[in-house]
Amino acid sequence: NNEQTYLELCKEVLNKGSVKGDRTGTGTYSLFGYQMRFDLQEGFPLLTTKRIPFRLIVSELLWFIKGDTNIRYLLEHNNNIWNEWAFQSYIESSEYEGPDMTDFGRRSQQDEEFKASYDKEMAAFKEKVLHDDSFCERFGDLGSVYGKQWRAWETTRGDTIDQLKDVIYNIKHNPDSRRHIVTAWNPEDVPSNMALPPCHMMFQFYVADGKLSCQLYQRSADIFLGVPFNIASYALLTHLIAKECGLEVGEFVHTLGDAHIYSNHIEQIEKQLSRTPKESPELLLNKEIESLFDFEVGDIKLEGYDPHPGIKAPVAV
Ligand code: UFP
Repeated sequence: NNEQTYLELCKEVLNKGSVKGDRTGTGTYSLFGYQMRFDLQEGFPLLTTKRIPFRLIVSELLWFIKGDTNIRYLLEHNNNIWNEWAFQSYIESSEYEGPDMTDFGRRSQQDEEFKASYDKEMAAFKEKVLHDDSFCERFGDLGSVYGKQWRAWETTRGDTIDQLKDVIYNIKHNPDSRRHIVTAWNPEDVPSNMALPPCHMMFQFYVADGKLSCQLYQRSADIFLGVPFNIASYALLTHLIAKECGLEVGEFVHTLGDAHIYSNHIEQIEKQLSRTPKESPELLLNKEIESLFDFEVGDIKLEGYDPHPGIKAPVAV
């Protein structure tokens, strides 16, 4: 079972991880350098030991694939995972006139009254991004995030590189190449232009025996909250590109740099480890769509996803 490799990672970090401080001040158990392999022929690797909201993975990935960096598309799909990053630059701007929102992530976890005020400001912010075009242009855009680097990497010549299109062209025309790489890590944009330097920063494709495999290098991995999303997202990307290139899916190889469990996720992980994995779901793609650039959220479905209940945990901010 594909899920076992993830559960092994959790155990390994719990048993052997070093106690390590981190940017957020939460504290982690951490290992450096770890690799998981998922055989995509054995079903879709969405965890079953807790429910993962697949629809969020789908809309975020399609947003990256479109090269979109504005959260409006995500909001239109009821996906709120990137809101805080856009909100942060809004409250730092001269246009923001509401109550002080400094350090809103941490404060809203600790202070009920502040949280109510934050929720109200965030709701108003979302409304404006959705319905006010000029506001959306100014404050909905996250700048140099994944979509930008994948589809429109800016060169010193003043033009842009569409890494995703190029890699697909090369998989089709020169499958044996050892240069099928897409990178989101742009040193020129880190850290000044970026709120969050890319976590999943570089991936490579590989074709053998009519199958497409993908390996991701993820520099920093929140094992409980982030990694289950990252696995599913890249497994889906591999399926979409394989379909476009007329290949079967092979493996997703997930290589982690700083692989950590936050100290306030331990109980949750232990609960998850006490559960028995169920059968992996199957991915159903709309057969009529060939190019991955044409997929919409309704074209991507799962069959047979019957996970254990979700497990809540605080996000480190
Ligand atoms: N993180 C992930 N996966 C992601 C993502 C973030 O695990 O896709 F965007 C986690 C890793 C880390 C934090 O815990 O978010 C980023 O913090 P830092 O930049 O300090 O590594």
